[in-house]
Amino acid sequence: MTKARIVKGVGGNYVILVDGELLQGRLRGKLRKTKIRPSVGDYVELSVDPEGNSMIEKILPRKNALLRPVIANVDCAIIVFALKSPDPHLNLLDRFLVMSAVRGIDAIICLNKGDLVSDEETEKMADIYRQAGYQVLVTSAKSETGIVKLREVLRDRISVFAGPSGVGKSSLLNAVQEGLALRTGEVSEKTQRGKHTTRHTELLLLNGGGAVADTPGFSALDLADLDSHDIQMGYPEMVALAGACRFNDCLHRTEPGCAVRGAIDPVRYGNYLLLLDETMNKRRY
Ligand SMILES: Nc1nc2c(ncn2[C@@H]2O[C@H](COP(=O)(O)OP(=O)(O)OP(=O)(O)O)[C@@H](O)[C@H]2O)c(=O)[nH]1
Ligand SMILES: [Mg+2]
Ligand SMILES: [Zn+2]
Repeated sequence: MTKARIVKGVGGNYVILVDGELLQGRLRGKLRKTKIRPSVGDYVELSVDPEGNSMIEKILPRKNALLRPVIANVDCAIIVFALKSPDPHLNLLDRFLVMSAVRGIDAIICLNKGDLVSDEETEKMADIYRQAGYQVLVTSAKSETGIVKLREVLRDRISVFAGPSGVGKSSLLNAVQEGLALRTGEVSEKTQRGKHTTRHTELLLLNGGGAVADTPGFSALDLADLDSHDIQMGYPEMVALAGACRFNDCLHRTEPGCAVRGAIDPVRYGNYLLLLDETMNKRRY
């Protein structure tokens, strides 16, 4: 048995990294009946039969996992949004931040397509999230700004790129490392949406050390399984102020003596209320 890591999986065929070498493998029949599906990033035990076919025998315990995108055992999520084309959907960005925090994955925000908006607009957006306590990178895959910094952030750790279709995830990775030649697709003029060019998650090894997963974009993230405490984990700036609220179980909605309401960015606060409502409504039924 060899310890190995899944870097790609399509239709029951897996690409597995073993001692710096890539092998093709399949899943042992008995594992197909269990609930846990192997995902990219999983460490697995592998056997190789006399004909040289690799079989995944066992999925090793995960440090963490995301369902959107599907990935296991990452240190860091780079949450990529475009400053324009498609316009940033900030409710979705906050959802990613909540989910990363709940799953114990460091989140870094990457605002791409900086070439399409004024520096002033870019800084305004970046500031909101920096004030909230997040690291924010501003990039342009087109004019190659911010790429050196992005490379630095990716070095020596396992990261995943997550974000809507068309924001430039694959384009950025192509800029980060020559030779990756990931497919990219245009954004529809009419709908201002990406065309779901990346179809499968793939863990890419970086020359400087570390690995990063390129993933398919998506436009929704369900937080139905979370509770109000989970939602607050995506709002560190709120948690920092909550000690001064009159009630220690303050949800920062209409409670008297709330130190949070009115003190944080209004767009962030509005999204917090929406996400909170979603979890509370669900629990009433
Ligand atoms: N102006 C500008 N265009 C960019 C930039 N980055 C990417 N694009 C363009 O945006 C479009 C989408 O880029 P992709 O890299 O395919 O986006 P993606 O996030 O990988 O999309 P999916 O694979 O569908 O999830 C392409 O036409 C890119 O050329 C940028 O920084 N500036
Ligand atoms: Mg892509
Ligand atoms: Zn409060």
